[in-house]
Amino acid sequence: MCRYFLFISLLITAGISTAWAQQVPDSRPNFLIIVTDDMGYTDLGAFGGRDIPTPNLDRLARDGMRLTNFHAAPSCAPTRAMLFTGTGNHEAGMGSQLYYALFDGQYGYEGFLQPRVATLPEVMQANGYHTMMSGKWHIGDRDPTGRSLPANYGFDRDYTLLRGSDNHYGTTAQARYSLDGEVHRLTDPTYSTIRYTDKLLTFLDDHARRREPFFAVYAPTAPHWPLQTPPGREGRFSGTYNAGFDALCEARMAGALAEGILPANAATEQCNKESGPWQELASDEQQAYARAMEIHAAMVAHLDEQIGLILERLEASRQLDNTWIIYMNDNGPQGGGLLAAMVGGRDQDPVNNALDNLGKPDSWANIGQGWADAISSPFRNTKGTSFEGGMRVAAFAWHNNAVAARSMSGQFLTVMDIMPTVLDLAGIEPPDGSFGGRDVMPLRGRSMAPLLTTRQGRIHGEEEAIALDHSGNRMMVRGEWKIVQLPRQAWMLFNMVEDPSERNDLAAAMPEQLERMVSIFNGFARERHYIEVNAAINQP
Ligand SMILES: [Ca+2]
Repeated sequence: MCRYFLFISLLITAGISTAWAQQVPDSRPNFLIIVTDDMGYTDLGAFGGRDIPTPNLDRLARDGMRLTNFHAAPSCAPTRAMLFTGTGNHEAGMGSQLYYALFDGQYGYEGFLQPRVATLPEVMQANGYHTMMSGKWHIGDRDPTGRSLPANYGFDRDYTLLRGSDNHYGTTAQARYSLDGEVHRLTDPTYSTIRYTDKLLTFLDDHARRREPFFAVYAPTAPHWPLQTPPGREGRFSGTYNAGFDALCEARMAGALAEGILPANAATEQCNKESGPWQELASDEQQAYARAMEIHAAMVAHLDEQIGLILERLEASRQLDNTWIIYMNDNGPQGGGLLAAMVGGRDQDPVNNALDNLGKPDSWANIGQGWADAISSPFRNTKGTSFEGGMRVAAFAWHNNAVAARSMSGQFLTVMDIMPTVLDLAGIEPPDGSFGGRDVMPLRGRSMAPLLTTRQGRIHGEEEAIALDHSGNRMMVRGEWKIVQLPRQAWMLFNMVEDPSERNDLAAAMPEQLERMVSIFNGFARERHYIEVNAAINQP
């Protein structure tokens, strides 16, 4: 596995001649992992969007390898748990980010990262990397000891939002952040993406005086609700979405087809629809919806501009050419209501969701189901579900000369693959049964390095089953087959080669294939102590 930079790695890990090693720059690559929050599959230009300028991410995506069949978990916290541990969300302790009263304290549902897994930052740190993170953590807020801060999982520097969301202007009194290992109450009303960028730039500037390579995570919360306009971007997309979400859906799918990122047999003749038609909305509802999408677009465009600042800084410090950049979004876009009660007023802050106030710091809106459908098409459904629209996310890997440039892969890949990939590219052996003096579980992910560097190699085999559960939203992929279950519903069966949009449930037509898949899933679920929640959850 240690194909890269073995010599330097040996010097550092064996502690041989550390004085010499400190004087010689460590030539191993840097890593920048970018994780965005609740974006649509087609929001980026490189994934088909033509309505939001995203030139920085587009350039990296098009010059690197676009991973068009990459899967996160159905929602934020399990995805982050899998990203940072290279294994399943239950193994990591994040079996659910919902229904805590039902799950709390049970194995797999502890609500914060468990010592039975090793984390990517702690392995990188132990192998001589300088580690830093700025953005959303969301995998420690349930720890009663309050010790589940990024600094205790291997980050040398951190500035993070500890829970899943906050007012982007930081005005929610209850929100807790971490700053370099300490809980931090925010007093700075600067817009979230700018705060996260500024802190990462500070960490990078401080690192520039060091000789070891860096491992950095940038995980801004835009465009997760509440939809709030970045400063100076008011009116930026005014009128762009007046034709409605059905028209946007058609435009996005046409763009995605033109980019060549969609699988054969994707259902592009009609949109993924959970919402009603645009034309049936009243005029004032249409205005509110259009306004919400204008804000979403402004948040995404601003996010891309901020990423441009990070790239500029890496270029100025001459580190960009030796940096791997891996981008992924964390789950599908959020459907549901536009001005839903679940988001408005969750912290008893005063909320003004009048049309002319939407996007301001005291408004609290979501894009709603219609836009979420439009920007996840041609994949089925949206965030929270184990359909493709909830889990299949835009992703790419970039390196100035090591990656197979201007390439794409439609292989099934998962967020669990990122940890073994980074370790492989850094020449670090993955933990094998123990790490840091404790027993740890094996990684379930596999290194994508051969694919990224040579375009060769199948990462997950035909017989390999990749299963996941989050709060009763379950799925398993094996070869061309996928089974899907939503809470309190029957299993569905799809052939992902013939029907990647999951339109044709084959459960009734192919009972033996379904039974075979469910049997494998059930064995997997027993081993990992998945809790059967379908009958227990009383909520829709
Ligand atoms: Ca998310």
